Amino acid sequence: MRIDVVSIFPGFFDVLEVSLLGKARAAGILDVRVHDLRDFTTDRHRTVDDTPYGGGAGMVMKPEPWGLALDAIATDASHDGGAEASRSVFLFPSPAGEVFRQATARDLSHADHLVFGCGRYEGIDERVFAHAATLGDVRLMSLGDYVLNGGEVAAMAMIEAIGRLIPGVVGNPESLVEESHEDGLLEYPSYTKPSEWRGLGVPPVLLSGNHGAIAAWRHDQQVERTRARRPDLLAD
Ligand code: JFE
Repeated sequence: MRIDVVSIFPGFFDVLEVSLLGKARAAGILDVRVHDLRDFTTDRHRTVDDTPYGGGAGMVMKPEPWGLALDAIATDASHDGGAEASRSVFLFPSPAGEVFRQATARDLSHADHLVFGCGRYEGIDERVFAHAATLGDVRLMSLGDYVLNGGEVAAMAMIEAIGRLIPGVVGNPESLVEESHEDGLLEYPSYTKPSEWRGLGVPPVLLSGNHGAIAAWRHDQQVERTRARRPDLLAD
């Protein structure tokens, strides 16, 4: 998979080199390229923002640098390799987007080319999304109902959630299906040695060696935790 990121803070993504995804990058499974939006400006001051039409607080990201950046990235990626180029998927983190879920990550992990457009200030001129839609699929994505200062933290979270689903990125594929959200329930509690720590024990069933009883207890814990903490997940 190829992932391009456009941001006015490209250094923010340096941590991808040393994280879980670093190995996948080294193995050639994931090709992540980060671009500085200011490299696509044409004025002496490398301006990326301007005042909003209609008035209001704050600044809005100008469309021109975004247009040049997205054109260059879509064109460049379509000339990669020999195979038939699939449509790029443009992902714009936004508090006004659809909610990014595990199912979204699963869906996007099958794409050949993702482009993350990270806005700042009050967001990006709306026409940029219309232009991106002429180059590929466009999805505005929210991590949840809280406001961040820009798209970078959200893009990083999505890259990690998507990247770890690509075969070869996470060591044990079983650990991917067993965990939270793949079955619509929260995870069961985990324990390791010692069996007693600071006066706290481990649920005896986990020491019993009875694998049927352990599986039943874990499922019961999953349902009970989900009911207590995330009843919305049990609604359907
Ligand atoms: C940007 C900002 C005030 C946006 C109405 C670009 N889940 C999630 N929360 N916040 C974001 C995503 C996010 C994503 C991209 C962003 C926030 N901001 C800040 C401030 C109003 C805004 O939009 C700029």
